[in-house]
Amino acid sequence: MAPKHVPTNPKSPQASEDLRGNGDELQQQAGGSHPQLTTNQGIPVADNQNSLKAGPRGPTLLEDFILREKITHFDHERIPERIVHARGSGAHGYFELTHSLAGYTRARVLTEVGVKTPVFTRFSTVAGGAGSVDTPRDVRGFAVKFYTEEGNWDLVGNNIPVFFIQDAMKFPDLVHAVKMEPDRAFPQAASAHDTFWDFISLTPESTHMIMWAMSDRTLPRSLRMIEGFGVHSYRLLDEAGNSTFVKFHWRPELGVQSTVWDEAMKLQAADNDFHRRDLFEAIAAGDFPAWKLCVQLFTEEEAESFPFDHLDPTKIIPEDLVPLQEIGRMVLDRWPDNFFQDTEQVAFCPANIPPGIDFSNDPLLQGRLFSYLDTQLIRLGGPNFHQIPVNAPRCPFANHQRDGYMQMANPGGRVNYEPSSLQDGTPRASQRAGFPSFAERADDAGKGRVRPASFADHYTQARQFFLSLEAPEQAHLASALVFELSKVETLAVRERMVGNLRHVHEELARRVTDGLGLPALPPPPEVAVPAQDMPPAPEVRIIGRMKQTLQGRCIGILIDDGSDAATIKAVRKAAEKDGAQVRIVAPKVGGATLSDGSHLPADGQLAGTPSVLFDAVAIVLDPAAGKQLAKESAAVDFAAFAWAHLKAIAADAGAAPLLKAANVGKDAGVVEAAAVKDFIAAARTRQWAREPKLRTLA
Ligand code: HDE
Repeated sequence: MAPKHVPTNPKSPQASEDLRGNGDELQQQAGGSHPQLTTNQGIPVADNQNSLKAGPRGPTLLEDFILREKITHFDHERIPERIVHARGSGAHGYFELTHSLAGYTRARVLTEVGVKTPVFTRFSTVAGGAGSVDTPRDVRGFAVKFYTEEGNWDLVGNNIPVFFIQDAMKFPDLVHAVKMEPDRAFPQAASAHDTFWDFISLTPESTHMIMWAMSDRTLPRSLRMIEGFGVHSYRLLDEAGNSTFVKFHWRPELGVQSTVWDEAMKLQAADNDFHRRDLFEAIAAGDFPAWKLCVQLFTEEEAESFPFDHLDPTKIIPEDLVPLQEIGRMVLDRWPDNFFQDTEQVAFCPANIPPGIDFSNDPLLQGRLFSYLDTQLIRLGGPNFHQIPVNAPRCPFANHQRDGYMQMANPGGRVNYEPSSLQDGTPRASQRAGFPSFAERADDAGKGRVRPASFADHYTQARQFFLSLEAPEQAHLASALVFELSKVETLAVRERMVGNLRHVHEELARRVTDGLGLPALPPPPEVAVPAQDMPPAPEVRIIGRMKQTLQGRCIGILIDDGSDAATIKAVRKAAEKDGAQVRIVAPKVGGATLSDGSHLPADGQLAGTPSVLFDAVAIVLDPAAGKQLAKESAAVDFAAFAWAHLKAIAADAGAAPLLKAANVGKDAGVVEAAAVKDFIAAARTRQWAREPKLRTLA
């Protein structure tokens, strides 16, 4: 029963007057059944609107333990955000193995086909703070916690298969350089500034990663459409302790798709939470995102024959060298009940691996094995963060660790040490079941702060990446470099960076030089190992990898009073049949009265629902409304940006004045609204051929 409001002093003549603004009455009218509100000590609360005062207009009393508890808790509601990957969205789901790796590993999660292992997966941007936008140009984190029967396995990867640096020693420098500049505290969530490019231009090992970072990979359309990569080589160990190297890859079932840069920038204004909302809505609608888990397996001997060192995290293993094998499927089917509880408090750590998986000597991985546990100690406030439900293993776990901040476990008994003899049932290590490490021979070369000579080639794979892209992707990459370096105020940094690019490809360097308006190609620095030509690696492209359906995509239909009901119905039906969500946009959120007299409510008001939110748009208007909207800037932008972002546009005759006002041209992607089939076919892809007509690319 809802608590009844009890005024502090019901007899006071001012009391009833001072109760105005008390939400209790309104809440009671709102109805529903609700449990008793209590303090954290379980004391029932009588009034959650007014603090305890000495008289209706008097000072607040220190005695008000209810107010103090509420405010104190609120004051402590924020925990330190992650120093990197602060902005993220996560979901629960499961992983199901479809092909056993028995013979390579003893890890049951990779050998027991059909077993559903629960997972929690968190996607993130890297540079921005927790409150920053979802769509900056940035790498996306792709971290999966598998709650296996043999302990937690955290595969903490990114949506790009390589990294900026080769040694953990450089990570704080990289992150300091990309984050907001320390004196001015901007720019937020952006690499387009001096300190980042200063560092990068002096760090040639970052060149391959820079190719990926400046490509459309860092502008994902949806978190459901990104690939994931474990990046480092790991080892699989069989029962006898034999080792096979492995690289892990996630492949999205919806295909890989990105936005274009101008669209990504406008998305930052249209919806700060574009990716989070997309993931939330898809899961709520039962459209569960899914990925295939694939592996590349190779032996030590094979690794020795590669023309690069697989322990160097700036290198991919091209798929023509080691093909991908699909072994399982991850489905995300449950949004957390509470964002903070799971997504904020989840603590990933690459050192969490079950018996049968082991680390390689990749020096970046080796540093990560230390960093993640260390960061949780400050972020989550102590050594017991593994007891938070999202972090706790789902298999039994026991040891002699005790006490510490926020200890929640209640281990009984006298014995919290080993060896011991006083008590039965205390945990003991086991050679047979316990975690084995690969008995690798330690390098006998002696200690030293060294980089192996095999890590010295920084350009071959950067060139291979650039040359493997389709022409529009190459132009986007070159234009991204021009955009970013144009934001760099220090000329010497711009020039140094372009000098570096000459080692990737002269053509790329020339295009960036032109785009920046530099008088001449800057000189290339001396390098230890110049780029070699390699066969193209088609797997790095995005174009052509969109799925040939509208599954996972969203179509916006702009309507107004008098819009043709049959056309709207036909477009909606065809789009939904192809798997798309359909959203109605109208000048008023209440909707519009259609040609047949029916009323169609809108999902979004035009001013707040621009076309950047959709993969393709249909504009269905009565001629009078078409004329009127041609004078409405939000409507003009709706059509103009759909055109500029290479999207399919279906329009009827009434929409013609609007299309004209928006300078929408003619091409295969602009179709009659009645030609529903053509519209669906055009909506399945982007109109790449349109781009040179409307934008100067580098
Ligand atoms: Fe991380 N990284 N990282 N990282 N990383 C963190 O751990 C670090 C690296 C990645 O959704 C931090 O819990 C070092 C590569 C993801 O919660 C921190 C180095 C890759 C996430 C940390 C790297 C990643 C993190 C910050 C170089 C791809 C987000 C908060 C040696 C393979 C996980 C935290 C989540 C988070 C350290 C490099 C992926 C500080 C020292 C390479 C997806 O511990």
